[in-house]
Amino acid sequence: MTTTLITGGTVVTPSGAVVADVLVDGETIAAVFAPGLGPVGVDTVLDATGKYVIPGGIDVHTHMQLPFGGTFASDTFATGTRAAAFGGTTTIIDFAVQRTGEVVQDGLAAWHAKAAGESFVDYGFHMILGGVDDDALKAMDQLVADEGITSFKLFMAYPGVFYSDDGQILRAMQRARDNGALIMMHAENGIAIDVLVQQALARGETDPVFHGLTRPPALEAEATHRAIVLSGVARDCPLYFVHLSASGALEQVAAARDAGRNVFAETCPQYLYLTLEDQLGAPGFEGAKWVASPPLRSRDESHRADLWKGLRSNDLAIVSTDHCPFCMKEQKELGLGNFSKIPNGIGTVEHRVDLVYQGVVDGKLSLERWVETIATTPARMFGLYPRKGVIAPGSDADIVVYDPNGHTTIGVATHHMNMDHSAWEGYEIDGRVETVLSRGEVIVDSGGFHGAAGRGRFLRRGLSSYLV
Ligand code: DUC
Ligand code: ZN
Ligand code: ZN
Repeated sequence: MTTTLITGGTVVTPSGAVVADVLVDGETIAAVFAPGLGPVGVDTVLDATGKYVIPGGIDVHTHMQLPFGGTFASDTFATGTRAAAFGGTTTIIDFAVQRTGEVVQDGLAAWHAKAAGESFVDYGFHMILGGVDDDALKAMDQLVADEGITSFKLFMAYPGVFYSDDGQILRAMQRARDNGALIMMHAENGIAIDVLVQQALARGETDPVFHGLTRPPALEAEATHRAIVLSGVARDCPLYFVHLSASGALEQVAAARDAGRNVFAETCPQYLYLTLEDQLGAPGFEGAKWVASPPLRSRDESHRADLWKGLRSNDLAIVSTDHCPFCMKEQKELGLGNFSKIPNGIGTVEHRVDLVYQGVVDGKLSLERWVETIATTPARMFGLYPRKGVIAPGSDADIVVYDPNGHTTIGVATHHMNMDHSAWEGYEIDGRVETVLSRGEVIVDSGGFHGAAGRGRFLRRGLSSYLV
C-alpha cells in the first residue's frame, strides 16, 4: 500500500489548529504526529509548511442532472464531482428523487444509474419524497434499514410538483421519528407564493427580479415555524432546514434550538454574499443567473449579517451549496418573458470551500468554524462520521492542503462546472485549494487533475450522530 506523509502543515479541526504531520496509509489516515516525528521511508512526502491541512469538504446538498423546470441541471455526476474536487470537496450528498406517483425505490434506482461509474469523489444520497403515501412511508423504513439513505427531503413549496401538505409532512415526520431518519425541509409557503406569482404576471411583471419579490422572507419564516410545530407534534422528529436564506426563518430555528429541540439548518454561499438588488435585479434578463429558491434577499435588510452570525453561533450548522446549475442558453432562457419559467438554481459546488474561507479572512468566522461547517458537521449530521469529516487515525484520507497565501479568481473562464456563466464571476478569494486527496489518492495538485470517473464510491450512511 502507498504511504504518504503530509509534513509541516497546520492541521485544522473544530477543536483547534496545530502544526502536525499526517501519515496516510493506502486509503486511510494512519496517524497524526508531532512535527518531525513521523516515519522515514514513506513513498511520498508532501510538504505543507505554511498551509492548512483540512478534512476534505463535504457538500450535503447537490443536484446533479436534476430534472427540474422543464430541463435538467447541467452538471452530470462526472462534470459536477470533478468540479467539486477542484474546489476541495471530496464527498457530495445528492438528492435522489421520487416524483409524485413513482415508487420510491424506482426513483432511487434511477439515481444510482446516473451516478454509477461517473463520480470522481465519494457520494451518498438523500431521498426527495414527492408523494408521501402509505407505500412511501414503508419505503422510508426500507431505505434507512437497507440502502444507507437516512434523510428525506420534503417541500412546502411547488404545489403540483414536489409539494407535500401538512398532513403528509406530519406522517413522514412521525415515520422518521420511529425509524431514526432526518427530515430535510424546503420551507417556503408555496400555496401563497403561487398566488403572488400569478398576480405579478397579471400585472406584466415578468423580469427575473419578480421571482424574488413574489417569494418574500415572511413566507419562508412562516413555513419554517409551521414545520417546527409539526415536528414537535411528531415527538421532536429531527428536522433540518435546507438552504435557509433569511433572518426571520433563522429566528424560528434559533428559538427552537434554544428550547432544546432537534432542529438544525444549513445556509448556502449565495445567501451569505449575493443580493436581490445586486444580482437578481441585474438589468434585462441577466438576473436569471441568480434565480433560485428561496431567492436572494434584500441587501437593505440584515439577512447576510444575521446568517454569518448564525454560522458563528451554530444556529446554522452547515454551509452547503444547493448546487443546481443551469446554463443561460436554452435553459434559463426558458423563462424569457416569464420569470416563473426560469429553472431555479445556482451552481457553486466548486467554490464553497473558498467562499466560506473568505469569511475567515474577512473576520466573520473562525478557522475552526470553517472546517466544522464545511466538513465535520456535515459528516456528523448525515451519518458519515468518523469515516469522513475529520483528520484522525482510521478516517478516510480525504484531505485538502489549503494555501492561505494563494489566490483564487472565480469565473466562467476557469471553472470546471458545466455552465456557460458563473454566478460568482470576478469573485476574488484570498486563499487557494492546492492539493486534494480522496481516500489517499492525490486527485488535484498544481500539476492538474489526476482523478478518474468512477473512482468515487457510493456511501451507505448511518443515522445522524448530531442529535441532542
Ligand atoms: N430547492 C432545492 O433545494 N434545490 C433546487 C430547487 C429548490 O427549490
Ligand atoms: Zn429546496
Ligand atoms: Zn436543492
